[in-house]
Amino acid sequence: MFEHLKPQPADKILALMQMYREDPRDQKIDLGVGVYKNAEGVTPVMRAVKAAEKRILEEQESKAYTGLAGDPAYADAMIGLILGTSVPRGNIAAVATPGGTGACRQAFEMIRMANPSARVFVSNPTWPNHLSILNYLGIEAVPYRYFDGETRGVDFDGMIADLNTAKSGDVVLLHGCCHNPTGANLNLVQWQEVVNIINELGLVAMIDIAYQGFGDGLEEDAQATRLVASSVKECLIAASCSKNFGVYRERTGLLMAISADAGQTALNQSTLAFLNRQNYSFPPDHGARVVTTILTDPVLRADWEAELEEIRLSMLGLRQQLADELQRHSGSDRFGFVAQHRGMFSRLGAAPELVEQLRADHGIYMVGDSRLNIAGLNANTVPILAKAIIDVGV
Ligand code: PLP
Ligand code: TYF
Repeated sequence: MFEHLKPQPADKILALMQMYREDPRDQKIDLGVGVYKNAEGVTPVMRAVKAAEKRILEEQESKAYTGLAGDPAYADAMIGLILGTSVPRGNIAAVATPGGTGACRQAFEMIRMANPSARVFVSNPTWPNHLSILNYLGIEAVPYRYFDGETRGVDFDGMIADLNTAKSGDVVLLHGCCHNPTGANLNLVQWQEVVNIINELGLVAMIDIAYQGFGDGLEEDAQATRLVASSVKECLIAASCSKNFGVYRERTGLLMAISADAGQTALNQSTLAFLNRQNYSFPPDHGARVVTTILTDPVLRADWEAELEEIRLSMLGLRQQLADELQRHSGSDRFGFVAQHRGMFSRLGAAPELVEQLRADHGIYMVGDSRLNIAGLNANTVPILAKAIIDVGV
C-alpha cells in the first residue's frame, strides 16, 4: 500500500526554519517563521501562562475527558475576548480546536458540509495553509486582489472588484487583523464596505484572527471582527491563541459559527461537535485551560495584557527603527510602509532573487515572497538588515 504514496509539497515556511537551523554562520538572522522572539532571540513563556500552569498543576484533580466542544468556560472566555458584547451569546456556537489551524480546518469542513458548491474567496496572498487545506478538501479557492505591489498597502479597488464577482453562498475569508503575510490591513470604513458587499451578494463571512493584540491593541484589533460578526447573517470565526498567549505548541484555538437566527445555533453547535468527534474526538485541553484561567482571573489577566502590550510596542518600535534606517540608507521615503504595516509581518515586495541573495550573502532568512518577521529583529540587527536590503538593491 505505502508504495502508492506520492511525495507531498513541503511547507515553505517550515522548510526555511530547518534551513536556518542548519546554517553554520554566526551572523545569521531568522526572519522566517511567525514566532515572537524577544531582543535575546528567545520565545518566552508568558508570565501569566507560567502562573496559570502552576495553579493548574496544584489544583487540577482530574484529567478525565472534557466534552466534544471542549470546556464551555473556555469558549465563553474567548468569545468575550474576541467579540465582547457585539453578538448575543445565544447566536454563537463554538468549539475548542487544536490551534487556529484546527479551527480553519473545521470551518472549511463545515462549509463543505453545508454547501458543497461554495467557493472560498481568499486574499492574494494569504497564509499558505488556507490554500493547502482548501485544496486538500477539494474546495475551490478563488483569489481576490489584496496587496498593492507599488504602495505595499491594500489594493482596495481591486479587492472590491473581485469580491463583486462572488455568488450567493460563496465564502469570503478575511484576516481579522495583522494580515499574514503582508502586514497591510483595511481601515474600518473599508471593512464596512466589505460588509455591505457580503450582505448585498448573500455571501458568508469567515474571519481568521490569529494576532489579536499584536497590531493596535487587544480591543482595536477585534473591532473589524466585531463589526462583521454583528452585521452579517452568517459568519465563521477561526481564532488562535498561539501568538497572543505564546502557547504555540499547546495547540489552542476556537471556532465560532454565528447566525443572526438564534434558532440555528443549536444545529450549528451540534455540527461543530460532530466535526470534532470525526477528526479527533476531544480537543486539546491544557492550553485552553491556561487561557481560561488567565482570562477569568483579574490579576493574571492584567499581567497578561501588560506583557502582550510590551510585546506589541516592542514590535512597533522595531518597525519604526527599520523604517528610519531604510530612509537613511535609501535617502527616500519608499520604505515608509514598514512603519504603517501591523502585526508580526511585513511584505517588502522584493523579487525572489533578492530574497535569495539576502540569505546566501547576508545570512538573512525571510520567506521567499519577501515576508519578514519583525519580531526576529532587535535593535542591533535592524541596521544590519537595512543596509543589506539596500545593498542587494531592493
Ligand atoms: N491563521 C493565520 C493567518 C496564521 O498566521 C496562523 C499561524 O500561526 C494560524 C492561523 C494558526 O496558528 P496555530 O494553528 O498555530 O494556532
Ligand atoms: O505564517 C507563519 O509563519 C505562522 C506559523 O504550516 C506557521 O503562521 C507557519 C506554517 C505552518 C504553520 C504555522
